[in-house]
Amino acid sequence: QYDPYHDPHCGGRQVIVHLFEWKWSDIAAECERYLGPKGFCGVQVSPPNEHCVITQNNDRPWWERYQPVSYILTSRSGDEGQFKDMVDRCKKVGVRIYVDAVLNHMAGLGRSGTGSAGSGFNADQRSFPGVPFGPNDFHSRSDCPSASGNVDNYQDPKNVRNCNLVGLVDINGGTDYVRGKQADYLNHLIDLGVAGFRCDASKHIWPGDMGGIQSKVKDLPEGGRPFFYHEVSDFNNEAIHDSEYFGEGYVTEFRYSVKVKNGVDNLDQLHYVYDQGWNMSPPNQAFVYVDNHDTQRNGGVLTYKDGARYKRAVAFTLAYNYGFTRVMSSFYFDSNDQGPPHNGDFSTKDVTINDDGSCGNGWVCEHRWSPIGNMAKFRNAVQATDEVDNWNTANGVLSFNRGNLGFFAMGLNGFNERRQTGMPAGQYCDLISECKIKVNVDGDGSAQISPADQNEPFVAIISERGY
Ligand code: QV4
Ligand code: CA
Repeated sequence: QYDPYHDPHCGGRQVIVHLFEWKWSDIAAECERYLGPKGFCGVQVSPPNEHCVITQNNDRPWWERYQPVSYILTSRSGDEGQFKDMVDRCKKVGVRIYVDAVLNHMAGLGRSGTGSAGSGFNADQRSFPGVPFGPNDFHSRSDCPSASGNVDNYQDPKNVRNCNLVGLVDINGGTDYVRGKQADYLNHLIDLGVAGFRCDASKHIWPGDMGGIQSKVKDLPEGGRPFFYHEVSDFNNEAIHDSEYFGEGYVTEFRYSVKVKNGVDNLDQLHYVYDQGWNMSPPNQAFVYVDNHDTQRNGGVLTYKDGARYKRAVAFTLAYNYGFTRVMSSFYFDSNDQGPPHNGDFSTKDVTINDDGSCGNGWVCEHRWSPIGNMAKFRNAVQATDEVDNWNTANGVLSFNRGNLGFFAMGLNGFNERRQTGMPAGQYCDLISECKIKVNVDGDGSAQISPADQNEPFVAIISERGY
């Protein structure tokens, strides 16, 4: 049934890419030259609002953008004009923008001065004139039950939601004034053409407050509710459950990243990545990804640093039938705090494109790796079916078909196998190699499957209807 909070408004496309720390001008260009043609639904962008400017170790850490100063749209990625230009140019090629909305808190204790848009602020005094927010707009010391004033007990919802997350001064979302200011921010973004929001740290916001904000957020100009997905980690060991947010939209499924990691070397396990025994969210609530900008730093998941295993995890995620999918696109980093590639004045470096289609200037661009970027079309093509048939992992090669809409195969190594595809007889383009090879499906639905490049051991085909 139609669920108003679950439509990403991208014409039926299915894959969002997080272009972490990219400038608006680079995202606009990427929509036109790559994401639109490749069938991506949209881009999750870094927080566009005014943030703290934090200099440490001769760097500007990426996480300064999770310390809001106001909702003015001038950030390290660009200004409002550049933001608007990005939204428009992406939309023209069928790609929507999803904003990372940081609503739980403002800057960290001890921070004061001038934000990225020039607004003054003082976190200790709870003074943010650029909004404006003052002391009454934050949780008071007595609202928070912890001794330190920080979130330090995940067994107590009041502690998690009324205390300061790592010292970030905690907004009280219970008042009409605060909800109004935050809804104004989101409504302004909707006026500019965005299609939805990744809600940061939703676990730390009372579901009723989140709902209160969302109810003040307008429909999109073309009709329908904006697409909301909430960042809530739930490993079944805390007081707060992700299901508390199901009424507000999709919810990030952190358990998926662990499941898929376990499966990339034990292909049969991949059939069980949606583990109800782990209380994982149902497919129509789960927002899934192999890694995100936090987990790629905290360990425990696969990242670009894992090479072939990472490609298997992401390609499989896009081929399988679980959840709404997001692909991570990173910059290379050696230490966790390291900011994006930058020039001497700390301005973010352009994303350059090499002749072979890879990125330069320190940008990884996982989304352009062929078994990742080319799988967006696959997921778009198979969305109409939940079916996963003819699961086969013989000889270290996983293959399955999605009803008669698509067939996918990936190997631990190169391969040349006869497999049942579920597809009508005919000749199909291999998506992974951008049609360098064709797959011939016989009358019995079987086909000889061999990747175009044995070092990139993936094959994917879709029915004409989808291609
Ligand atoms: C430090 C001390 C605190 C002290 C404080 C005093 O650690 O003990 O109280 O100073 O001022 C940065 C620093 C952190 C510092 C803090 C405040 O790393 O050491 O506290 O700033 O100045 C990102 C980073 C954080 C960063 C934060 C703000 O990950 O390290 O903190 O931005 O700049 C849980 C949550 C989940 C959260 C996840 C990381 O449930 O919601 O942890 N994920 C989201 C984002 C994440 C972001 C935030 C939430 C906060 O995905 O990127 O944190 O917006 O699972
Ligand atoms: Ca809170």
